[in-house]
Amino acid sequence: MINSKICDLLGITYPIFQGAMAWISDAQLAAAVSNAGGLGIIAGGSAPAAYVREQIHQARQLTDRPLGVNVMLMSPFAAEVAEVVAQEKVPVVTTGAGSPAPYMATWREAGCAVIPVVPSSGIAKVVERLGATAVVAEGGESGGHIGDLTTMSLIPQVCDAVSIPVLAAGGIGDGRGVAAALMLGACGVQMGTRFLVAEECSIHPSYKAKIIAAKDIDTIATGKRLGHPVRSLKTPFSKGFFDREYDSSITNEELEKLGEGALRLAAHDGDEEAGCFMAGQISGLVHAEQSAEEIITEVMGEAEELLRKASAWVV
Ligand code: TUI
Repeated sequence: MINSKICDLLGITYPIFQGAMAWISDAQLAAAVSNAGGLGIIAGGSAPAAYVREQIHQARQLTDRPLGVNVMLMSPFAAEVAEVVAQEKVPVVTTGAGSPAPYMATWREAGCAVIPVVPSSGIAKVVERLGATAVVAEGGESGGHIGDLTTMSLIPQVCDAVSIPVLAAGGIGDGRGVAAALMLGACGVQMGTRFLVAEECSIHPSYKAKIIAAKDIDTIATGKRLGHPVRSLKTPFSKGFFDREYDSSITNEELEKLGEGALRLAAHDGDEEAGCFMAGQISGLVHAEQSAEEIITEVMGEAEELLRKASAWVV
């Protein structure tokens, strides 16, 4: 058993969060992860507040363990979703893609633990001052909206910058990644890509097949020149998007339009041509569909064994 302060703080068994993935992390996946002893997180994504409320109610039918909701701050519905999360007194709120400042007081008053996902030590310090309970520091190896830094350089710098607990995300898909993250100073991890192939994850089978077939070099970060950096699998869509982005005649608005709806087409329809299959660089480590419980017990078993043997390095 790994002894981590984040487990005591949140009442979870294992220091593993399931990353919120828009259009993907629903009540079924989140409840399965929480039932397996990790922290399951429902993704608000760009969904309306009523959908998020319904997902919270569904998840509560499926588990009585702690649960999280992610508020994607670029969503047009972010303010309404933030309100629902407070009304429902969700135990853990994570945030992504922006500053949680406008909602911090409401969430803290409602008794929610607030754990923003941050891409740098500067933003980690800001959210600590605002009253965050912990932070997830996410490196650019991860799928979806990404920052510039790698997990290897980001985690120790965030750990030095703040005194709240730090969880590591980006590039972690097995027990080696968990053990390494703990060595960098993190007290836990958040994994997204590995949970894409969970049996309880209801994405289109061709999305799962693409993740399982992917190699280390099969993701691409688009939106670095214009728009928002997003990592996804190399597909006709992402390669086309990349080419358009470097076409100097395109405007930000035109590029945004190109991306709209592409994630839904991947997750829901498995559309090989027009879908945006967000995925992290560890896709090449993911070899099989497993239950959320199998994923968590396997990853934690590997991490424990590695950490137990780690003292052999020192003579
Ligand atoms: O948010 C994520 N990952 C996401 S969000 C998302 S939905 C989306 N779809 C299309 C385009 C863009 C987004 C898919 N994946 N990860 C956490 C994350 N947060 N990455 C970067 C940030 C971040 C960026 C700026 C956090 C805070 C921040 O603050 C800036 C400020 O306001 O000071």
